[in-house]
Amino acid sequence: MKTTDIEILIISALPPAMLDEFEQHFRVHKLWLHDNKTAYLAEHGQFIRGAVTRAASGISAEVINALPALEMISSFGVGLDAIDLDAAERRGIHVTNTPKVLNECVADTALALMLSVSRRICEADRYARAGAWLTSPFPAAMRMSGKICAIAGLGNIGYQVAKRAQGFGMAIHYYDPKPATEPGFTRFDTLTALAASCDFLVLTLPGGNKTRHIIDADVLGALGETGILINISRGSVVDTQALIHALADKRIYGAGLDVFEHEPEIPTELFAFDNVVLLPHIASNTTETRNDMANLTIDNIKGYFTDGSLKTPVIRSR
Ligand code: 8YV
Repeated sequence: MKTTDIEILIISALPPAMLDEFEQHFRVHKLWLHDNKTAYLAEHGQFIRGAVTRAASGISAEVINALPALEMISSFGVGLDAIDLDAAERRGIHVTNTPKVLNECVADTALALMLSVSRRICEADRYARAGAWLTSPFPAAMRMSGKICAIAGLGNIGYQVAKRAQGFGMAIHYYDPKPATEPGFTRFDTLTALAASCDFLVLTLPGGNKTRHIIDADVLGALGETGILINISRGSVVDTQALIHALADKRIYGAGLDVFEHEPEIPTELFAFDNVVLLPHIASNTTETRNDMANLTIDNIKGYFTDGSLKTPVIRSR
């Protein structure tokens, strides 16, 4: 069977070049264009064999169960928290994502946020543009080099963050169920102890129920008045209200955030803090990395329906 005879479901809007590629090789259903998705799937879902989604959109058990012929799900992104993996596993449906190709850009973003918050880069830019330098010098910031960088979640991206931080002469502390494979990293058994030990707390944890609000008022209190929180993982990992209170009470030095619990909405309370840098989830958003992710997303589903191969299958750690 030619792949052009195979029906696939695309869950949410994709970059135009990706969509074109899928339309050239498959019979595409565009779920995001339909207001009544349940009705659309009831009418058209019977013969859909593949699904394409993105990390932020995922795919629910409801959608999976509406597709009796579904064999594989190809996700554009590395995060799995929005994909109902249990529902897929119960049906024997293969799931692929796009790991590794985005590690460097996401880690680069963590370092950019660390420097931006500690050296008050965005604040200084606003200060210069406002002409405030004409009347007084910009106030002192915080040195980053030689400080302690703590990594919560020492996975592929966490290691890339550590490598970069070591380039700034930083010691590496971490929290992870598995011991580090690199020498010289100091492991902590709790996030509170990790936060108390460091100057920068970088979150590279997976999203999902197990890590929801794992960064709470206690962890933020332990991070302390000279501590900086960096979140490049998932917004759900941080108790946002606890963070807002810690910032308002000056119980932490600042925060650099690329992800938010209800993105693209950002709590307006965060706009009031000059010592907070806010990014619209751009960590993997470079032309090079998104091209690599797109190619992997396409190759996974084309490969499966051509010869059964999966380039980057999701391996569930129990
Ligand atoms: C996505 C992300 O790559 O990969 C992830 O898990 O968080 C994002 O960088 C991007 O939103 C494309 O889905």
